[in-house]
Amino acid sequence: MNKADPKPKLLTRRSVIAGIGAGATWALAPQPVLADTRARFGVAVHLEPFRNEPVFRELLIRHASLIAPMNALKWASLRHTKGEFDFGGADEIVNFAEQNGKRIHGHTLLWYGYNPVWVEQLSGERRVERELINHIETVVDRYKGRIETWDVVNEVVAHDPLDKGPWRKGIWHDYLGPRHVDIAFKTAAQVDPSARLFINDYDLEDDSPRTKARQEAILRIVQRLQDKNIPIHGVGLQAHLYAERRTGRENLVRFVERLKALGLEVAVTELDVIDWKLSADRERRDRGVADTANEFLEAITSAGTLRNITSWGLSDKYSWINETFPRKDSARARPLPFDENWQAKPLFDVIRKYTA
Ligand code: 9MR
Repeated sequence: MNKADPKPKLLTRRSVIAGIGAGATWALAPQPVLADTRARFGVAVHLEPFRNEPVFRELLIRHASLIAPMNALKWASLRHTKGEFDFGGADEIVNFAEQNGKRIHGHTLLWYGYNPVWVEQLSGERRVERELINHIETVVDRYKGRIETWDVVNEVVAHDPLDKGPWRKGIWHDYLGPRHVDIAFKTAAQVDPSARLFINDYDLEDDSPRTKARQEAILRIVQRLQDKNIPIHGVGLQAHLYAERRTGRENLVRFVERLKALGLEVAVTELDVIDWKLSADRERRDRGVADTANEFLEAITSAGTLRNITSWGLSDKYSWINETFPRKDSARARPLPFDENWQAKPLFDVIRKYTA
């Protein structure tokens, strides 16, 4: 894998930030940076369009340098029954990525959501722990040395830590407590010591008290793992951005700097923009979506290098936003870099400014 790495070419910080309105300090003092220190453009791949839309595969080949199976590595996709692993869908995407020289991001080894019924019915601390370890060992081992980065745990922080405490409730937390995170990272690291292990979560971008509490919860989990000498290499910011919310620039920069100070990498893992409150006019809406992403990406890259910027799908024809955040005028949501006819939108230009 990784055959498609772009040749490192010399860029200046001035050219990297050209046109993105970043801080004047950088613009005044250009320093050489290597192109491969810029983020890679990743795309989360949903099996249905992947199988049925040749144009999707062509665009992936042309533009993506990283591919993340959107659902195919989740428990409900792999574990229809307790005794089996069905790697069919995941293999389709992983093989395609390898054949086309793309890096691969694994999503996800532990989540409170999208578990098969038999998992939700498990009981007993020992049994739950055994199932979790068995799952992670088997999945990480199958893709050992091939999946470069893993969302080891997804959304383990409570939606509102100010209200419910820092931890997300769910089968893993209910039986194992905070230890569920330790077990997941430890197991993944043991099976594939070369994999880069991430914690992934949403609503980390603005500066509301709830978001700040979520950021603190992430930092505490990172420190907890580091105190126990359990490897963790990065934090994934999902970045399901709301066009009507502003990025909390200063707060976001400080959060990223604190993560970097702990030795962690940062990636954007599920980028899309929720446009339900934007005007009906398509051009203005697309501009608003692009501006929202630009504001966020400018802030986060000003705090240091991003490993990946992964878009949660490619075309507006296929996006969870359409159902989950429906517009009052019933128009289709336009959250992604390509429109429903697979034509690039302003959001794609924004992503390209920040990716190699
Ligand atoms: O976009 C995903 C959708 O197709 C699935 O039905 C759903 C349940 O598995 O998950 C969606 O992706 C979620 C991701 O895995 C975690 N962060 C939030 C995403 C949107 O719900």
